[in-house]
Amino acid sequence: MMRHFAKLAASFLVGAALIAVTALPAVAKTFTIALIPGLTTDPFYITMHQGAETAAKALGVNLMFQGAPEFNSTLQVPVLDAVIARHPDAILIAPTDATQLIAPLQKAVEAGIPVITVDTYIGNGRYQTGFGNADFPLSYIASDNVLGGEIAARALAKAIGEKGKVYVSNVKPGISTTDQREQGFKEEMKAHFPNITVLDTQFNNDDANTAASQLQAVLARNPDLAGVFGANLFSALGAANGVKAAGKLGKVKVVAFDAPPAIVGELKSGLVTIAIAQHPAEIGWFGVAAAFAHLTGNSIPVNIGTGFTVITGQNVDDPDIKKFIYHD
Ligand code: T6T
Repeated sequence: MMRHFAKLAASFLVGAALIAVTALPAVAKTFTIALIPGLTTDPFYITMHQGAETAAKALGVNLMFQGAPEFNSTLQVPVLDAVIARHPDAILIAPTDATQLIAPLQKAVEAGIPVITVDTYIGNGRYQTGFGNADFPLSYIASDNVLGGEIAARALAKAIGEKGKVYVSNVKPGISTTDQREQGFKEEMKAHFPNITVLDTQFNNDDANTAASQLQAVLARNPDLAGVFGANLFSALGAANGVKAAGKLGKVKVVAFDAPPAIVGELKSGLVTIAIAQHPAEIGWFGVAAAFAHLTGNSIPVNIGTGFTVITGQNVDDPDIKKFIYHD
């Protein structure tokens, strides 16, 4: 009888232990996701990194942030190669050139690492199988940059009374985002503002000092210059500095793409008319979330569009607007 009881107790204990083991949560794999920005020191990508970090913490992901100090494909490719060598589970990247980054990113895919582009794209940016030689990224998470250019055109047209000379201060051809902003800006001007002349675009290679000297040179050739569209953060910052240095505050209107504190701080002074803030934190957050969803067996959208917030001297103190100012 005693022996029977001992046997029963033993089998109960084994059963309980089994239940305890099966009730333990499955040990999930910790995924490593790499984020490669256009460059590391730009408030746009710093803010994107913060959004990505927030999502990584929430999902238990290990985030690797590695980039070059300049927006330059020659510098970005070795960074990408080094990241591929470390074999993360997925790569999020803002490719610095729509063509130059295709082959280097193909190597990531060949190494079995899924790729998602954030902010900028490669190829034609349409990531659906059958759209061409650069349709392998799983998703593209970004602003609608053509629309952003159109918004800039309408704002600048309004600021200059729908007439006069303007130009685009831009980075360099081949970057999907800034190319599309210029395209949207020019198309909108052509379609709706016949009394505005768009002068030749000035390319500054993402250097604010170059953009500032170019503003002064364009002004010297066109003393009646009415406005400028800075198609990204450094273009806008440089153009605004050029206007200030030329003593043309309020006379030459500046519409800025991007919203770092240095630009937003000039909205009230009137040096900058509007700042079109992208939502880089959302781009980073959804980038990590999309990669995680894919890695855990879910399908993901081929495109996630994030919005804009148009910041002016009038709305800049509103907390719902203020939260979109970039961090530096
Ligand atoms: O405007 C952003 C980004 O969207 C673009 O692709 C490159 O320039 C920025 O990083 C601003 O400097």
